[in-house]
Amino acid sequence: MDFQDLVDTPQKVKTLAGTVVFLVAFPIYFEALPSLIDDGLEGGGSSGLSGSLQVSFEEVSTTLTESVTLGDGQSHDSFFDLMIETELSIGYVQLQISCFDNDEAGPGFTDSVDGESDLSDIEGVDDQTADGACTGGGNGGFTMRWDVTEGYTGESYSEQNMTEKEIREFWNDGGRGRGAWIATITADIEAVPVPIAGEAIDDDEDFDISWTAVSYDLIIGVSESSTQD
Ligand SMILES: [Ca+2]
Ligand SMILES: [Ca+2]
Repeated sequence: MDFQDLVDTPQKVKTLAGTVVFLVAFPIYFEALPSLIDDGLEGGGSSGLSGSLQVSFEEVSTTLTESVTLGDGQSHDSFFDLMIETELSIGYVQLQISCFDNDEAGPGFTDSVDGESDLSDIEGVDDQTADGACTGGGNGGFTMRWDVTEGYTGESYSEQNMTEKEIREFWNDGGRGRGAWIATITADIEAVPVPIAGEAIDDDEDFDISWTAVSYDLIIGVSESSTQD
């Protein structure tokens, strides 16, 4: 087939012309594409917003709760498998153990609980130990907290000196905190040594276990006050 065969009807001429346009235009389009994307990203400058910026945190909570009844010296392992979307950062993880020993009529002989974490699966956080008495008033037990993003509070603030890019680099969990958070609690039951006739002897305690992970999406906007300048 020579060139004459390709152009011997008007239809073939159109097809050939279309093919040539396509072959020429296609590489030009793809050569231009990266610079078109770069231009789009650089619309607000390569560092994003700057000036007086308002920084806030849109929070998402992930929780796990369970309850367990333990006798004296008995232990329970609690597992919190934390999977968070990669777009979000983890602010902090908290473990709260609640208990209220009301098994004795009078004061004293209050049960207590010990806890220790096993975070060998989690990078960048240290294990903790804690203990607490099962006193009344809703304060019985203990709380452990780990800041996965250093210094995380979740409070909004305005920033004058950092660009949007710098702020996003500052508030970041660095991919840490995903995996199995494990803690073991052990009960210490205190019973009245000489039980009062007709009253049951205290031999256990109920524990409420509550894991909470607070993750966030960073919201950065231009401060309203800066538009008045
Ligand atoms: Ca007790
Ligand atoms: Ca008890």
